Amino acid sequence: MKKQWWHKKVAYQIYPKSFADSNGDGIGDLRGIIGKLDYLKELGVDIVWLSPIYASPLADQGYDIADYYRIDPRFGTMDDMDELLKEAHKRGISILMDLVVNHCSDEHEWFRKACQDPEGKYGKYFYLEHTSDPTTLCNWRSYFGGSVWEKLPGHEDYYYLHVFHRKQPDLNWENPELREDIYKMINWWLDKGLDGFRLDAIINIKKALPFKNYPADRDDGLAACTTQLHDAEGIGAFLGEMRDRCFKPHNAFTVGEVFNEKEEELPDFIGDNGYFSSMYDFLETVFGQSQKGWQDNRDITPDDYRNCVFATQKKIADIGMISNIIENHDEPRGVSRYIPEGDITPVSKKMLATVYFLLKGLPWIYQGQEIGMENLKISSIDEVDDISSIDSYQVALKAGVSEQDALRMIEKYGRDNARTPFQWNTSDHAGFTTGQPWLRVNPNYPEINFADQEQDPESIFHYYQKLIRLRKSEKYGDTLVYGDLVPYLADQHNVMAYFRQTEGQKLLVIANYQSEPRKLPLPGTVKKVLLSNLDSVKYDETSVSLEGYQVAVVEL
Ligand code: TEU
Ligand code: CA
Repeated sequence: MKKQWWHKKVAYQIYPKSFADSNGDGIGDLRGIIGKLDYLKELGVDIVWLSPIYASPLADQGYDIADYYRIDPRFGTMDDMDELLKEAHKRGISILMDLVVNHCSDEHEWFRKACQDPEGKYGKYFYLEHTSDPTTLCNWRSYFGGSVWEKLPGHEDYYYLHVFHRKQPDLNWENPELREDIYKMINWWLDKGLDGFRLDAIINIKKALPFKNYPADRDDGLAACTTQLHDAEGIGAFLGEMRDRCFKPHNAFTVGEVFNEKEEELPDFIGDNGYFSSMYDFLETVFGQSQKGWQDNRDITPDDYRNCVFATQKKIADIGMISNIIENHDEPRGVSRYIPEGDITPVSKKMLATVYFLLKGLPWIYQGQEIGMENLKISSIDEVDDISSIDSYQVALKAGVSEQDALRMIEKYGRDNARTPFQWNTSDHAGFTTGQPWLRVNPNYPEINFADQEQDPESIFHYYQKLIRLRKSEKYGDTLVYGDLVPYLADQHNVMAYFRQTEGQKLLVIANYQSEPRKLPLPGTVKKVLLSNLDSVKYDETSVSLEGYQVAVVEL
């Protein structure tokens, strides 16, 4: 693996709508982010990804873009964006935007023109099918439920494809003219000084063509959109072209949101001349998911979590630098997902932070994770904003799940969990806004908020700072960034342990992933304890005694 400027960095995801509101309209905005740059600096963050802030009807919270060249007025102005870039760069922070190019909004000019003239230039920017009989269309199910086909507005005999929401028509990447327009737009942003992109849902830009039916996987007669992806060959031509035309000439940093990749393609994706700088590991994220719907999902245990993480580490080895997360804006809070119910405490949260953060790869923190924000309780479906949760709720009810159980299911898997406003302090609405927040604040903010944690040297926030400092330290940085990862005691129930090692240095991260204390063997003499989530680590020549959810990072 060739060394890159970003390997030793720490990355952070901002969901702008819920981060900080500067003008009291209840919606987070760019000026809010500018006001928190010193906060990010204090935490130790170097790279920031902003979820979409482009002009958008916000049908899918900005993942439906109406104009790639404009900032949505709810988030601010282009001047604010320029100022954000300038102020971030002053502090040594790189800014990434979300590149959402599998689809745009049905309110984008291209789509409007396609509606006016389906056989004209812009009709070819989309996947349109000319038929008055919808039963001839293929049976793919969109990610947000229902058929991927929708009648083209103003026409009785045209349908357009949308693998996500019907307000997100898919762009036709097979069309070179569309690709040119996309590259022009990407280069426009990079020329402006943007440092790179996170590539949204990028695996979907290649479809299995010609369209055909797949065996139905639910009684709606449809087949999940992911099924056809197995037959979609040749995405590399698009991704390689985009790299060569846009990212490479600008030396831009890119991270792919890649699900369903084919294992043999990994070197093409994130190898030395990969399409992207990095991509996320989602093996543990998708663990337990069922084609049938959320009601049929299986919980993830500590052993499952460890096994997923180690499987990815083994698969990636030295091919490139994977990106490690425990949560993002599409997922429940990591502490609520990966720590067994009833055991979620500051100690276990720090344990989880340690075991994922010190893996080989680029560590990412999702806003609020650094103060241990948790999932949200809901009492009625009316409180839910997320379109994916609302669809999953309907699917569950149809499958015979009770309303109560369906709500519990959304509490577990819903995207709102991660989208509640950042909990800055104990004042009204957790200090996120002086107005009415667009999505309600998690009522636990009097207990979980940044202001309190800033005062408390033992807080989760300060623990994240320690992790960041350790990964960036002169003495251990090279090992933590480039050292091999070798699993340890991987067959032991509720243990997550691994070595990070280079020639001449051997570190051990060892966690007791359960509430009962236990004694575990040590493979060598401890030279130094580098970090733990409890005051002291008890060990002797041959073993270490760990309290419930205790983790220790030691040099051997
Ligand atoms: O998500 C892509 C994705 O693959 C989805 O399956 C996602 O996991 C699902 O929505 C969870 O319920 C990206 C964005 O991260 C997401 O916020 C967008 O809704 C989606 O693309 C469409 O742009
Ligand atoms: Ca605002």
